[in-house]
Amino acid sequence: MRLYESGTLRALALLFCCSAAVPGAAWSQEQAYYMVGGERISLRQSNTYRALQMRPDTSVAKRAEFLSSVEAAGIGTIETSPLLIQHGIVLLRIREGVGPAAFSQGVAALSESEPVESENPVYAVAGVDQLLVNEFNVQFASDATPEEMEAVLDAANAEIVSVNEKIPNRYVIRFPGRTAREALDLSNDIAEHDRVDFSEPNFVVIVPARPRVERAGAAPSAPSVPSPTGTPGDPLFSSQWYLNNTGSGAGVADADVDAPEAWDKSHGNSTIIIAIIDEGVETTHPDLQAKIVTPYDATDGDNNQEPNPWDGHGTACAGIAAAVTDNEGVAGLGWDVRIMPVRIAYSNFSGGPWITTYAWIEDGIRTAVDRGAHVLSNSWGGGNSNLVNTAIDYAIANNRVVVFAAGNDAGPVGWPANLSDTKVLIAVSATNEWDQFKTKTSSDGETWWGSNFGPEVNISAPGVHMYTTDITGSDGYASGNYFSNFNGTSSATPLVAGAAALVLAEHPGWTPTLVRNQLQSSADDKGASGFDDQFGHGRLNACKALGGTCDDGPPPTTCSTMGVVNTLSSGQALVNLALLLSSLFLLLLLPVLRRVAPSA
Ligand SMILES: [Ca+2]
Ligand SMILES: [Ca+2]
Ligand SMILES: [Ca+2]
Ligand SMILES: [Ca+2]
Repeated sequence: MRLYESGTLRALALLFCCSAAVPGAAWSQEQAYYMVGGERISLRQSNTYRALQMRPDTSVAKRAEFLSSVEAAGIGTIETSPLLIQHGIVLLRIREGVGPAAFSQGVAALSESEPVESENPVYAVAGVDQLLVNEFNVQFASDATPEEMEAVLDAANAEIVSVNEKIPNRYVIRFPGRTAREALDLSNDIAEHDRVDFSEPNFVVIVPARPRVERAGAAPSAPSVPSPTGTPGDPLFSSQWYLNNTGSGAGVADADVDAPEAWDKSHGNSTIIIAIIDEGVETTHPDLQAKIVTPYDATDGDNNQEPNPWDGHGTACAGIAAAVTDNEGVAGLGWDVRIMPVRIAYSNFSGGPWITTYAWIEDGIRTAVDRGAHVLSNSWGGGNSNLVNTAIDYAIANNRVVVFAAGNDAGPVGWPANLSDTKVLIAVSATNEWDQFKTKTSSDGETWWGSNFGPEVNISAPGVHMYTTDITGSDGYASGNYFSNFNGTSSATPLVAGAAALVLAEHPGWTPTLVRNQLQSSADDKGASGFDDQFGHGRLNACKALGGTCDDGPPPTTCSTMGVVNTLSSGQALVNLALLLSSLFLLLLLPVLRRVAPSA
């Protein structure tokens, strides 16, 4: 899966996508696949990664010596992760300037080294890379007996690595004496057994590194517009155009989710919890701390999910959904609702890829449900897995609202968001401050990404230039505690999650279907009349979702934002013009910053 923030290294992927399969692979050239649901997922060799399986008895010294020889070969960089070390895998990412054939030949030569047991396949699946190891997740039918399960495993000469303590009839198995590629065929045979729901490789999933869009230094000046009565006192609120767009900065007035009007109706309440299923949330952030409940780390099974210093994505998502409101910093749409941070992945260095597993993600989703999260906010996607699909089913069956980012490829809606046609989840596309669908040429100037679109989009929401929380101090995206420029369907998703939480606070018994219907039917129709593939049922309107009166016009006793714009003095108009010009300058500058930003 990928973080749906500001696009991915798609260009890099495309660079290599047209090369044919290269010689030197140690495994069968027969088309590899695995089954997800009833669908055969074809496995095509990755052009970016190769993996070498070390012999289990390799000494530390021998391993170090081998790694030196890999470095010396100069064909690829070694990816690091405790997960890879645990599997005894040396993972190589192709070095810039090395051709696919040279890469394959170089790896083949290295695989002849004494400490190497085999070369393991790495496959490209729907935008991510999946490394095959000799481990498989087998789910037997709920009514399968121990004898039946044992018979299936014995017939395949499979051995049990671990028994899942939370999920009945679920095992991790391996096939002793087999290469990973041979084991895949055996797993596929097991998958066809009528007592088996699925047998899926325990892939190590490599999520492309995502570009960072850093805007260092001071935040842009907040427009000097008085807040309407009832709006929060957070000093950065006036820069959160997505909550209340006055039109005095970039964009147009009311291209927003009508947050102040929603808050006139409800702040939500602290019994409602949004799980941020991501790379961890900084729980000590002053604008999040009071909101945090029962953090969980699915990457190691404990409750310490604090993000790595460079992993700012989860903290940014959390602030949009439900930052502490009416205090410092930014406001969160879910004013009084709480946040459950759930870490499902992390990168091992700044700008590095996520190296994770579907089993971790499954555990993260299920644990969020078991710990009582009402809304699950998922700003990632890519790949395909029974484990994740069944975890989503589990969440929905337990009446949880599941929100997924559509993706940032300016293409079809990615998995799992694209399951919204068969599962009651909410797939979210992105808009900008002009209420345009986010494309590479929309007025926001972020030319390097466009929102995904298609019939699976349920709703759209703002997803550019999102002011939100950042890991404190120099860590995270920005030098301070806030980030002015978070983006992607990643950022639109927690906004929808925040609105869903407000709806649930008003209607505690509502099913995911009712919540989704309410968000859809109350959205502001944009683009082509009625449902369309870009905006879905429309752009989120949190006020209308609560059944509020959502008139941006001036309340009787105060100046509304519109009112102020309409009664500007010439001096104010000049100030606003200057702000507008500075905003335009920043917009023009951003793509340049993006291009020079380190991408790996
Ligand atoms: Ca508005
Ligand atoms: Ca705040
Ligand atoms: Ca920071
Ligand atoms: Ca429409």
